[in-house]
Amino acid sequence: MTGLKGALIGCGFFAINQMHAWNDVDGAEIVAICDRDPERLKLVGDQFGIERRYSDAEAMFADGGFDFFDIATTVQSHRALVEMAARNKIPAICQKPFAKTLADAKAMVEACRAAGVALMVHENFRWQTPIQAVRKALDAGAIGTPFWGRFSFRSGYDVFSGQPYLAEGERFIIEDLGIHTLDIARYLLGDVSSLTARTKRVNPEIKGEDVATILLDHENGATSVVDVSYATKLPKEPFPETLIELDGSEGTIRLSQGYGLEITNGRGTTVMDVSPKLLSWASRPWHNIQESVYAIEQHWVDQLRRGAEHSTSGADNLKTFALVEAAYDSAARGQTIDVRAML
Ligand code: NAD
Ligand code: 89Y
Repeated sequence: MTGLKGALIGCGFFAINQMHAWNDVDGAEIVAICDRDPERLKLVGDQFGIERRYSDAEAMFADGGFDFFDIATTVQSHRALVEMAARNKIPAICQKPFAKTLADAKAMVEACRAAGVALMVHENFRWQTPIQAVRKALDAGAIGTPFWGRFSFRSGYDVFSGQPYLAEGERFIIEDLGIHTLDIARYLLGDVSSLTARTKRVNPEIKGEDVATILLDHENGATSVVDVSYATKLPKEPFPETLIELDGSEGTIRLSQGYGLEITNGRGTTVMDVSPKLLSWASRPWHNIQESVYAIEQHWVDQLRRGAEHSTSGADNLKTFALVEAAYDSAARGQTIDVRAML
């Protein structure tokens, strides 16, 4: 079977990872790129040898010649671009955060459903090697039925130099990073029925919240805490590791800093190194995220070819995105939010 041809829009900071990963993916290649900033267009086009370059997405669709659309722009343009893909009957991948509001996200899912095209959100953290290892242990029944969890991302890493827009929005850590942590909580402990959140801004140089603590009631009765911070200065910087604690009826799982996975149950304790691979184009400490970009892109191609649903389809991501909106709502009102009522 010949490979799928893709068109990527948004040649910014993170698209470099996406372009490198597309080079490694089996069964797909990027044949056209688009950015309204001519400098970014030239930089990415030259680095990856892409000749078809556009400053306008409509013009790229008018020329056609691609089988999928990879949206790597920031959130403001996501709805218009996903709807453009749907109008043109082209399957689309959309970066997180999926949309500005849950209402927009629902409209985007409906547009692709009505057009009969696949839609996947680039929610890559669940594809990280250590997260997959935890999921595998749970699926194997290593700790019985989990009843409690903690999903923690606490860092003092300077994300603002690479992504200056993160300092400027009214919303920061939940929308940008906590969205991944909430998705991991759903991926490992199941969907959420209600949520309570508290937020704080510690760094005076930014506009949004940089600390959030979120209590989740999962539909299966488990309880978990998602705690995220970009205001936490530690002796050894953990960025971008998600640390996990899970307690189950038959044992415990601990994913600790340095990618150590410890599983304790009736058979004793096993300790494993679940470090991500350092891909040829990757660099520490980002290699964990970079490897997951490759994994999600390969998943996109494999499922598209099979005609099967993607792990982080638009429909699946509505349930993660609802947690983001619920967290802001809960923090603003000081109340527990019924998540099921939002969907
Ligand atoms: P960026 O600002 O560096 O790049 C975005 C690019 O898109 C810019 O070059 C801009 O000119 C271009 N652009 C925006 N709107 C456009 C439009 N309508 N038409 C053409 N070009 C347009 O942003 P970034 O840091 O690369 O982030 C992009 C997205 O990736 C964000 O949504 C961010 O949250 C996400 N991101 C995801 C991860 C992850 O692990 N999944 C990590 C970092 C960033
Ligand atoms: O934008 C964020 C993301 O998705 O992963 C890490 C990040 O780059 C900074 O928080």
